[in-house]
Amino acid sequence: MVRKKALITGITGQDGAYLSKYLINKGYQVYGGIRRGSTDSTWRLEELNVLDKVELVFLELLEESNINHIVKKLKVEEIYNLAAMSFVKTSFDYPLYTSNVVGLGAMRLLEAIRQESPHTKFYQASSSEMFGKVLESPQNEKTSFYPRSPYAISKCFAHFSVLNYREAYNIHASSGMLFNHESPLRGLEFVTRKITSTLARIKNGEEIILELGNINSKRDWGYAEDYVKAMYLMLQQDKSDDYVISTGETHSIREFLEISANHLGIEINYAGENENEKIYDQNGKIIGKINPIYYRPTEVDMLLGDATKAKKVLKWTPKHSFEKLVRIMTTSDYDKVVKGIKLQ
Ligand code: NDP
Ligand code: GDR
Repeated sequence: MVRKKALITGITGQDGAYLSKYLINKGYQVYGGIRRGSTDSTWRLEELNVLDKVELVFLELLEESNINHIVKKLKVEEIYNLAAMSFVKTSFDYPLYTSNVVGLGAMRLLEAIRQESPHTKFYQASSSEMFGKVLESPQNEKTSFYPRSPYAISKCFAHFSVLNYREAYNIHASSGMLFNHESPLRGLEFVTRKITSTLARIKNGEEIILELGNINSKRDWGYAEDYVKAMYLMLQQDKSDDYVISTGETHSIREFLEISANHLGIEINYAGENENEKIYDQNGKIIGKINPIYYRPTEVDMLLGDATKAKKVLKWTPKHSFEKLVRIMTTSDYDKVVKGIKLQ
């Protein structure tokens, strides 16, 4: 039997690793777009034991000729565009760069497909950040966008590019409007992993302080491994479309922090408010504080997704509860710290 071929851009990221594993298990030949860098970025693929099962190709979303060449040469059945400068806070420091990678990068891929391989199906990693200062709750596919960062603006550009290439050129291009999804492979700078990795080190006796920004914002957090399945399902449909992928629950950063700490036997007590807030353990020892450097110029206060359409059409449902997600991430980091495994 001829194996289906898929190209994943951003294969070294959290979702790239889980999607690789998922597609390999489905029998795909997986090509992974990787950037030329000076440090090793393949640790997630190694951790999931798939590094030797994927074929890595150099792919840089800023380089049009490179993209055209790869799309033409591989002519894969499916392209999953997961590559992005994905850290919202940094997008305020690099607005033009972010727009170029996240916005124009998606269009470069769509143009390459249109010109070189029009039968290739395309998945775009759209984001709940597009809803931003939400105009209704919960958010579904019809909710209007109100982006609050250069990152979110760029994702809106990419999202509408997908829609336009679908309508103008009949390309099978779908957008997954994914709400936050986390895992033990999440980057250390994102708030969930920052909390679990720092608390694990504190529990293990390190004298460090967990510094956070706005702990009152709320997110609809799911588990990354559940979410990559939805990406695959979107490309198996006869018609391309847009789908919200979410759990339908929203929780604050405070809740995440408290559940993670409790799982490690640490009690969380607060003193002061907002910028003066300090976080103590049950012995009165300071273990955390609010540092305004982590505030964003414009914040997304609350996200809550309605994935009814995905449930109905894709038959997709999330499998992990919020509490389970927090426990999995906390346990993973604590185990690594105890065993002396480097957190990355
Ligand atoms: P990560 O930040 O973990 O991974 C991003 C990937 O993009 C990395 O492989 C990175 O490579 C690559 N990349 C960055 N810039 C470029 C570039 N210029 N050219 C080629 N590759 C590049 O993100 P996630 O796995 O968490 O997310 C996957 C996608 O889904 C992203 O597009 C993100 O914006 C989006 N998304 C994520 C959500 C989430 O909650 N995780 C929710 C909604 C959308 P390198 O290793 O070299 O840095
Ligand atoms: P987000 O994720 O911006 O939702 O984007 P992040 O984990 O960075 O922030 C979530 C919320 O936590 C607040 N926060 C902090 N955030 C970070 N990173 N560090 C802190 O110390 C901190 N303290 C409080 C933030 O202000 C925010 O409200 C993620 C990314 O994966 C995007 O690529 C993706 O599109 C969206 O999720 C959906």
